[in-house]
Amino acid sequence: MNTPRAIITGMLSLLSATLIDAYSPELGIILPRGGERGKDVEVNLYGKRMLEPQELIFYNKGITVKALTKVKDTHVKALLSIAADAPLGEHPIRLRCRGGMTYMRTFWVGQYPTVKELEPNNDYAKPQVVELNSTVHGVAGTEDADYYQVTAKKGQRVSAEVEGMRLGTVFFDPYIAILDSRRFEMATSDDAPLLRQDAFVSVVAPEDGQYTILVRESSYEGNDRCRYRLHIGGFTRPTVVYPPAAKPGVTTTFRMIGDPAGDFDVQVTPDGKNGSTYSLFAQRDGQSSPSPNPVVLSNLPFANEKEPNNASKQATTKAGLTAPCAFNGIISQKGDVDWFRFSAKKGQNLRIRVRARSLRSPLDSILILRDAKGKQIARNDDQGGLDSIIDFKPPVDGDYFVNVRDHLGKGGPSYTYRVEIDSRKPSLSATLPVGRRNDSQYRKMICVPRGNRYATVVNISRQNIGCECKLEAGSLPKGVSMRHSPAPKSANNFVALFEAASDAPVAGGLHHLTIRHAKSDSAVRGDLKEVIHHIEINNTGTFHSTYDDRIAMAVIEEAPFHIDLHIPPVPIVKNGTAQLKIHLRRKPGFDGAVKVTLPWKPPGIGSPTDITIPKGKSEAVYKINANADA
Ligand SMILES: [Ca+2]
Ligand SMILES: [Ca+2]
Ligand SMILES: [Ca+2]
Ligand SMILES: [Ca+2]
Repeated sequence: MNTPRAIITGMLSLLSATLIDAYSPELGIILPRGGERGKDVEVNLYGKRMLEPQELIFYNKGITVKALTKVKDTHVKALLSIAADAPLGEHPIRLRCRGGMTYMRTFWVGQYPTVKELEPNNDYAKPQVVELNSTVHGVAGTEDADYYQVTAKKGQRVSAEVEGMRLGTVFFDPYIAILDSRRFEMATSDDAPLLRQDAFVSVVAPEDGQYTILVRESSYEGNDRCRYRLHIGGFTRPTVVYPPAAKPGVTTTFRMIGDPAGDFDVQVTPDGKNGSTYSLFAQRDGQSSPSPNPVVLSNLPFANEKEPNNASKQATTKAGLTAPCAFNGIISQKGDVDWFRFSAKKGQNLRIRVRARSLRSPLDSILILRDAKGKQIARNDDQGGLDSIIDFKPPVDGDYFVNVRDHLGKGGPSYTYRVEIDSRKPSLSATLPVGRRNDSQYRKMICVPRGNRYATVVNISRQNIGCECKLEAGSLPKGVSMRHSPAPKSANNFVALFEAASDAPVAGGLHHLTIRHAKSDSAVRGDLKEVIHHIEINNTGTFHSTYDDRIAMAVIEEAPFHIDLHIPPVPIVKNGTAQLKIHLRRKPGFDGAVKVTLPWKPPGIGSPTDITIPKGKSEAVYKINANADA
């Protein structure tokens, strides 16, 4: 039950947070930004307060640590061993010290030997010469242009892909181009649906000779923090994959579309959970694309489009295809319209959703739903970002049509999409709240001091269900327990309290937590998800994000103090105030000032942002007030 007393206890258990922040280690950047598969690499971790580093916590498989050495509090060295089969691309990492854990930073794995940029390389005529099949670590400075030259044989693929924005350090929009020996631009790329602000180019060499790759900031407005990794090699770089979906565990033939040497088919058995996204790395001639193409894993029965399907009579369907079901298609040329037919039952609660841009297709979809006679029932453009969504309860049993086209009438071989006609099922998910503007990582990990506690607010998202909710931990660090009052049906958040025994080992890791229907016989549950936006710009948006359904948790060294709260003898009343007495028990030798804040308050409760317990003092009063609606 959320009695006022319990709520106040919950509020006050959040108090210790800001003080611990002052002791938390910070990791700014890992340099170099990446390494080569199958090789060892020494990296430098630069940050603050990195006292007694214990381990690197990796979110992906494939990298092990051979040595971790503190140079000074602001500099730790790590010798990393990258397995030959380590996944290419981003590897999120946190550094855990005895006193805390850092924010998530990333390290990137590639398939080629790495080469350092050597300035000056600003002249097309005086480029830095590199081997084909190498990864350059460079910087796009102010008004900088970086030219790299490779030698290729006639018929050989020459591709370049840059990791710039994706390195997640600073807003950096790279532009790349590939030029021939007469300085003719064979291909250029700024933004692309597949890589957003990052870019790639791929050509087939028309003759033996030199090819030059240019990298720069798209507006020449780089700076010394605009680092990039530029992969230059013979890799294939498909822009999209078709079909953009498969059933988990079912061997599927995919067409890789957009390679300059021509499309090709691959057979893959994608594994993963229903509803998740599989990363399909295109392989060709013994090389891999540096980054994957996304494939939806879905158990829905489906049909792939059969052209022509530009009118109701030609609509693609399959015998017995009844909602819930799905279709895959391509708006293959300008003006293409695709018709699909499915049957549905009266009263089904359906969501019809196009997935195109969210799967990195260039298509900006328009979705139209029609009845059996072809009469329009509903139309949507951008309900799901640039994708389309229509919620639909069929008025009668029977056949229905959906149409898909591009909103500007564009089209082409890479305009792939999927339409899902799925039941709107009850579902739950949870997140840790954003506690600070433009800082998605603030309080997104759970560090519990030995013999102390840590509280966090948990936000609940309920879809098609109203229910009391509970949080369950699949695992917790040794010696840590979790408790909370079930969140009532009317509450969209609650406070969960984590406590570490005084002898809990100082350790950490990634833990999966589940939000579930409080009734033990209900199967409705979902993940507590973490979203990290690496770059957040005021009024502009977020750039490059990492998603995970595990929460970083750790037991850390004892805090130098403990906070006790004297619970007021009477509950706070509407329009009333209460004085919360706070007592600080200091460890011997600690007499510093302590700032106390309330990062979360129940609705209708107000208070000062923070109060300070001065140096050497141990008592303070936190005044809170309740408004008439509390
Ligand atoms: Ca440069
Ligand atoms: Ca340069
Ligand atoms: Ca089509
Ligand atoms: Ca068509």
